Amino acid sequence: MTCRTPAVWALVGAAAWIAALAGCAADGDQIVLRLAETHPRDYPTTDANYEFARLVQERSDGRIRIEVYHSSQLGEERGVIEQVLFGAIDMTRVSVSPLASFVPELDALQMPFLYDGPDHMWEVLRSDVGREMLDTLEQADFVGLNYYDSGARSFYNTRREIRHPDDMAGMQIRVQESRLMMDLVQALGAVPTPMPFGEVYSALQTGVIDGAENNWPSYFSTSHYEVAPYFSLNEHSRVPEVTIISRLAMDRLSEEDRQLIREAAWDAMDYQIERWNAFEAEAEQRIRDAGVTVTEREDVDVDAFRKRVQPLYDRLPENQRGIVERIRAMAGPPAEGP
Ligand code: GTR
Repeated sequence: MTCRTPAVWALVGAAAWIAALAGCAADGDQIVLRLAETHPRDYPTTDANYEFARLVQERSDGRIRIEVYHSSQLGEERGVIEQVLFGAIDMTRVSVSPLASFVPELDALQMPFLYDGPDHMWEVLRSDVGREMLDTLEQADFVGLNYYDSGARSFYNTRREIRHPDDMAGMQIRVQESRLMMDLVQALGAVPTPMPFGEVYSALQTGVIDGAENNWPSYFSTSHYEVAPYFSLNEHSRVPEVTIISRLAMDRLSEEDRQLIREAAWDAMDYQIERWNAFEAEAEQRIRDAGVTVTEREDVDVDAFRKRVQPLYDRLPENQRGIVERIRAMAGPPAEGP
């Protein structure tokens, strides 16, 4: 929250308001912005949040401070997005999946089997398409600042190897709070169960769900591999991550400070990608060393997966279809995707 955030003071009460005013006066004109992160301190996106904060602090000569609250200290992803909407939290780093519930156009960035690989995805995110998609966030009173890498998501479960969609028929699979992810799991013949990230470990352990889907780093850092030791490299989607700031917080800043924040966030992307690549390799190694049953990419019938999810493309609204076509046009030959 900044030193001048009336909506927040209404929530936290008069005593906090008086204390905070005193703090503002003592800090001169210092601006403090709170950033929520679901991952733990040692995760690559958390590192990138701190790098973003460092750049902002350095470039504003200490006038703007971003406080990072990692490990879901401020709540689970969807709830945090709502709080950013109301200005109770200034910023967050989230996956596009839950954010698309607020801005449906974003689904175009997370369609299954959309990108050829990370290079294609990054070409898209850094292009006009990526910038335009950040701009769409303004419809929902968010300001999109940057993208981070989140690798490829694959299914994992407590029961058996998944080589073909039929292997997951009827399984209860946890998904993020996202319509598209629910439709994807349903199209594959399993039963989607939306659930906050922090509840997945115990749901796997107690058998409330049979599986979930994520990238190597999240599968590792949550220790889900301990309770769901079958990981299938089907790589159904690459879901970018985004840093958003509340429109309310942004409006309170000078144009110069807005620009400073936008540039620092964009500049933190390379750092995140580097940290991501290193951590992804380490997480994969640690998981393999732990004895998890990994179904290798060549043992997965990827075509069968692609065919099953084709209806998701067929029912895309016109505007999203246009974006998907632009994304596909940036893929190197031979074109992949359904
Ligand atoms: C992770 C992502 C988180 C969260 C999580 C989930 O890959 O970084 O922001 O969305 O997946 O599955 O809930």
